[in-house]
Amino acid sequence: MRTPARRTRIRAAGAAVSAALLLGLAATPAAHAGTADETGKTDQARPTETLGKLAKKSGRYFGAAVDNPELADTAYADLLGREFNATTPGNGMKWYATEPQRGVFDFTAGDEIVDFARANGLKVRGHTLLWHSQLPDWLTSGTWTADELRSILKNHITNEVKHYKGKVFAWDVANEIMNEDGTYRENIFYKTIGPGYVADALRWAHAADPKVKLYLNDYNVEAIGPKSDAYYQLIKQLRADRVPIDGFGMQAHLALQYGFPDRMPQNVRRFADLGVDVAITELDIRMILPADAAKLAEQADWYRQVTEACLAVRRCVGITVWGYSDAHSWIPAVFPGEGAALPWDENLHHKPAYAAIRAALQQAH
Ligand code: 9MR
Repeated sequence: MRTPARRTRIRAAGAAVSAALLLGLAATPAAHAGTADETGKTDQARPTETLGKLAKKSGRYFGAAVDNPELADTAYADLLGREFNATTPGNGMKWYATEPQRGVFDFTAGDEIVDFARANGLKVRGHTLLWHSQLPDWLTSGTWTADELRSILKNHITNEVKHYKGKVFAWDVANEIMNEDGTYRENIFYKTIGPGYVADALRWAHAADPKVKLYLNDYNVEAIGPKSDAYYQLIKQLRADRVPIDGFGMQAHLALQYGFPDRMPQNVRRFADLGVDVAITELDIRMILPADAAKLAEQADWYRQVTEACLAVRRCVGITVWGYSDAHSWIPAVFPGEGAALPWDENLHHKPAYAAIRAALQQAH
């Protein structure tokens, strides 16, 4: 499924130190905890507070997504289990994995991640019940009436949500359902059932687990613009119609070359003001390779800004990075020539972004 990524090595130690100095981070106590790269060693053995513990102090989580094969990378899995207090399966709970044949459910992959999370004290975000991508062939190749597809969707949601009842605290019920211009994406559900499928999906998920938090989730919604406006209006309407909707997930797959999302702090706040939670669900900040000290410093500053945008709003409940090390990132395979998107480098050494996140979390309380 994942093509071998073309990876450009980053001279992490030198770059990390100079970028941290550029940012003035080395002068703060937070930076001391995160500058072990100076010695070429990680500071993971030191009794320092993890991102998860720091986030928890302000009642939030700091998580990292994980794909099942990555659990076999023991150094990676160990650090995931120690540093974070939440995780999201990168692929294991998607429709192709969980209902590979119609009505035949397989929760092996998702269960593996839930078991890992429980063993390490991490909460789990469920991702995702409904998406236009990574659907099983039987579903995409079939011809369905609206009633048939409604019944397929209801069955899928009901089975999966019941299976993970009490094991995930939130679900991305519907993922990436809007176009950039704020119109509905013409996925199989929209085309066959019409826009009402979103409210139906939320109601079915709620019926299967009345306690789990139900989210809509998308990318390019961190800025105020047509796409986030569409979600703002939809969530407002869903709430007016008493449809169970608890949260809005901003994926935050950002890229330095496109600029920081316009008015992100105000955008986070306006969704919270609608009466729903907000979460940063898939954060990564890619750059055009090769990475250098200036780009890593800018990336660190963006990680700080995103963290602060969440911390500034009581209802922004947590941040999840989409993987935590450049060793396991979806970016290079999908955006050739881009990468270095995460706070740890390929050798599990901290990048300047790590110290920037720590500093932001420490200032929150
Ligand atoms: O991280 C996931 C990667 O392993 C898959 O190959 C990819 C398939 O599209 O999906 C990735 O995760 C996506 C997430 O489910 C939804 N938002 C975008 C993420 C990156 O593509």
